[in-house]
Amino acid sequence: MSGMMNNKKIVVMGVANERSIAWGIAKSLHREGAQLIFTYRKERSFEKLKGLLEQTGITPLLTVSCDVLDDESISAAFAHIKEQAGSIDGIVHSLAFSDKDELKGEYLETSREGYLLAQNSSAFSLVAIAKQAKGVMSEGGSIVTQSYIGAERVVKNYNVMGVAKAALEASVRYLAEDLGKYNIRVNAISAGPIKTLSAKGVSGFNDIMQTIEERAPLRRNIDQEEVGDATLFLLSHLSRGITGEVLHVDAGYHILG
Ligand code: NDP
Ligand code: N5H
Repeated sequence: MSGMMNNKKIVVMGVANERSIAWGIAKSLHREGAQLIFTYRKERSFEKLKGLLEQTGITPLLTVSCDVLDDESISAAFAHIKEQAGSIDGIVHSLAFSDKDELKGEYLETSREGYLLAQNSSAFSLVAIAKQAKGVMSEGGSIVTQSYIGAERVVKNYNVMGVAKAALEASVRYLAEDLGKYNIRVNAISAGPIKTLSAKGVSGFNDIMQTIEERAPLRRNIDQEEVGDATLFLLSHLSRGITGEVLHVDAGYHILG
């Protein structure tokens, strides 16, 4: 099979189930011939991942557990990846976490604990992963993370996650500067709302999807496949001149005033 990701080894972090953005990305990468390494945190995610791989006939190079809140877990995961796969060409960081109670009401009410958990899981995790990338991307590479417009504007209920995504996007720029000299690029996708496990049960999600359908230039929502293909682009040779960028895959919603 020939594809634009032939002979490229990509680490995909953040598949929880078939709806995960990371799974959409994995499918795009597989289509183009990439060899995939998956990381997961919860056993439940691992079970789901194994089922998906079986269903789709994708044989991963490796599956490894990695909790991004734990430095030892991160270094063990990347040591294992280096040992088993040698050097890699890309990392997909598609994970975030906040306590549910922080995702409603006023941002003013954010607790210190809730703030630190969201930042730690959703923003610092990229910094920790990028540091590992330096040691395992010996021929250069590309790191892509997932953000949301709540980083740039006030979006009701997004609250502490909006501030964490602002830190994530700023980290993309600082990391792009630091890793550029090693030919490692760092970019983000800012995706429109997609019904995933994370989005489940958070208040206001359905209203936001409806607003996008009515107002976005394309008059519709986007899906995992569209984020998958845009992420594929940022991981591929086609985007070799792009780093430190936040690319909106949101049916054009971000251009509206
Ligand atoms: P999913 O619920 O499918 O994925 C979230 C993932 O985060 C899970 O795989 C979960 O793994 C992982 N995760 C959380 N905490 C940790 C941790 N400490 N260590 C390792 N993994 C962790 O949701 P999405 O696909 O929607 O989310 C992926 C990314 O996309 C997130 O960054 C999200 O903010 C972003 N995004 C989502 C949008 C949407 O509308 N869905 C819009 C814009 C951006 P586990 O369950 O195993 O802990
Ligand atoms: C404005 C909105 C809607 C309100 C805010 C939603 C924010 C969601 C992001 C975080 C990451 C969701 C989260 O941490 C949920 C957890 O508290 C509970 N869920 C879980 O633990 C599940 C089982 C696991 C798999 O989830 C995680 N994350 O590990 C934003 C929406 C319109 C868009 C959106 C949903 C953005 C986003 O960043 O995900």
